[in-house]
Amino acid sequence: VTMQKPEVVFILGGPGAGKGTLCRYIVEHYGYVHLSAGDLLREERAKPCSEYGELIETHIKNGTIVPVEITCSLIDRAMQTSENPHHRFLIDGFPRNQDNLDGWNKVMADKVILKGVIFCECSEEVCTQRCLKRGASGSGRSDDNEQSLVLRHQTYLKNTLPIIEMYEQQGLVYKVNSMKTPEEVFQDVAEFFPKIGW
Ligand code: UP5
Ligand code: MG
Repeated sequence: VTMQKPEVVFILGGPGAGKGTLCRYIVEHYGYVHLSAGDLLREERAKPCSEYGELIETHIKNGTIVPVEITCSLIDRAMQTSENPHHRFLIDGFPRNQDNLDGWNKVMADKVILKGVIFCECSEEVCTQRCLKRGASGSGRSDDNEQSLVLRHQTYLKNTLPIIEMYEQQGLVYKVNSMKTPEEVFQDVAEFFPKIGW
């Protein structure tokens, strides 16, 4: 029996651009499963038995990027244990650098169909304010503070933007202005889905 390959859409954008929020809207309306790489890493970090807990926390606080072997295996496992293993996945916050991309291409790219990359465009100012507000209202995220946010944004500009640009050259990027309300952002993104598929 040949199983249809799962379809994947990457959701990228700066720290606090609204990737997770947008994904929740998409999941509400279309048959996608949302996998946040950051959430998977935070779950792994929280396991008392994880050998990577400390390493993950150091990277998250410093806004640097966890080695792809760890992140990719968490994504792979989440896809396989999903109730919808052959279906459609929004992979949020990955791939963030060349190491992520190389690791993905090596072990995952052939197992899925990459349908597109949704790019949430948002100024550093707005991104930072959103995360600080979230931190102040008790997110518990160790990276929702001014120091970490400067580093997160640096990493985004230096490492993640070039990955987005590479996908853009492949004609895979769907860009949305994520400085509008969440509803408006979703309405704009909904226009992409006839092309991306659902
Ligand atoms: N908000 C959202 N949309 C809004 C809107 N349209 N208008 C007004 N407010 C809006 O939103 C952030 C906040 O803004 C929320 O309070 C929300 O209500 C509000 P959210 O939807 O959470 O935005 P998102 O882009 O998902 O922000 P997040 O903080 O999750 O982005 P990051 O990319 O920084 O975080 P992530 O969890 O992906 O990664 C964290 C760290 O993990 C990384 O820095 C890195 O160290 C590590 N990591 C890896 O090493 N590898 C990976 O592959 C992934 C992560
Ligand atoms: Mg997020």
